[in-house]
Amino acid sequence: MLRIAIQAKGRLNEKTMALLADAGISASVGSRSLIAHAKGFPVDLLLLRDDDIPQAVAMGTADIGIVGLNEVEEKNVNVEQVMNLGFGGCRLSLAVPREANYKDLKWFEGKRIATSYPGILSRFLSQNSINAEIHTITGSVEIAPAIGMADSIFDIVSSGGTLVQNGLIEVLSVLESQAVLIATPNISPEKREELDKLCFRFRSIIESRGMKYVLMNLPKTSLEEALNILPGMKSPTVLHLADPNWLSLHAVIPESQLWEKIEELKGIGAEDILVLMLENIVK
Ligand code: PRT
Ligand code: ZN
Repeated sequence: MLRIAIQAKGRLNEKTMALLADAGISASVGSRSLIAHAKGFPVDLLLLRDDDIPQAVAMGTADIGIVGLNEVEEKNVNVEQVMNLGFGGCRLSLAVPREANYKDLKWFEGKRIATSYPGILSRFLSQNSINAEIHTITGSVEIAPAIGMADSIFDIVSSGGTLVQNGLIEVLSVLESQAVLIATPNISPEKREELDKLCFRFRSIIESRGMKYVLMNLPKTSLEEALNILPGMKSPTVLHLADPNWLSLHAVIPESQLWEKIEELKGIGAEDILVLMLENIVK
C-alpha cells in the first residue's frame, strides 16, 4: 500500500485534497491524526508540515509526497520528481527596497539578504560569484529591510502584493515553483505500479483543467469554416440532425479561447451553443 505525504494544513492542503478527491481518493482527516486511511485507492495519507515532506520521502517514511518544488529544492534531498501538479504556483525572488539604486546582481555584493530559503540562495549566489550575508529567518521575511535586519530579501512571491505593501521591488526570479509529486528513490516494482495508476488519474484530471466541452448546432454549409476556427484541436465530432441542413458539432476548447471561438462560431451561423464542464480527459 502506498503512503503519500501531504501538507497537514496550509496553502497546499485544500488543493491537494481536491486533487485526491477528483482522483477518487477520499479520506476523513481528523484534526489531530497524523495518518489517515483513504478509500477508493490503496493509499494512506501522512499529514506533515511541508518542510518535512521532502525528507520523509527521501528516507522512505512516505513512498510519495505532494509538496512545493521550492521545498524540494531547498532541502536538496534525493527524491524522484514524478510530475508537476499545476497548482500552488509561485516564484522565489530577490527583492530590494524601492529606493535602492539597483542595476544588476552586483548590487548584492556585501549586502545582507533575509530569507527562509538559505540553501537555494547560497547555491544561486555562489553560481553567480556574489558574496553576500545570508540571514535565515522563518516567517515575515518581507519586513526585514524595514526594521533594519537586512538590506534585501529572497522570498516567495505570488501576486507581488506583499512586496509592494512593504516598499520592495522584485529584481530577479530565481526559481519558478508549483506543487509537485515526488517519490522515494528505488521504489519497489509493486509500488511503482500503483504510482503509475495514480499518475494516470492525476494526468487526466490536470489535462482537463482549463478545458470546456462545447456543443452547438451548425448549418451544414458552415462546416468547413468551423473546422478552420478550431485548428490545432483534434477533429471535432460531427453528428447528423433530423434536419438535413443542420449538424451538431462537439469540440473541446481551452477556456482561455472559449469566448473568442464562440463569437467566431456564432459569426458563421452556430446556434444553441452549450458549454459544459469537463471532468476528465482519459487517453
Ligand atoms: O505549516 P507548514 O510548514 O506546512 O506551511 P508553511 O507555512 O511553511 O507554508 P504555506 O502553507 O504558507 O505554503 C505552502 C507552499 O505554498 C509554499 O511552500 C509554496 O510552494 C506555495 N505557495 C504558493 C506560497 C505562495 N503561493 C505564497 N504566496 N507560499 C507562500 N506564499 C506567501 C509569500 O511568501 C507572501 O509572503 O504568501 C504571501 C503573499 O504573496 P503575494 O506575492 O501574493 O503577496
Ligand atoms: Zn513550512
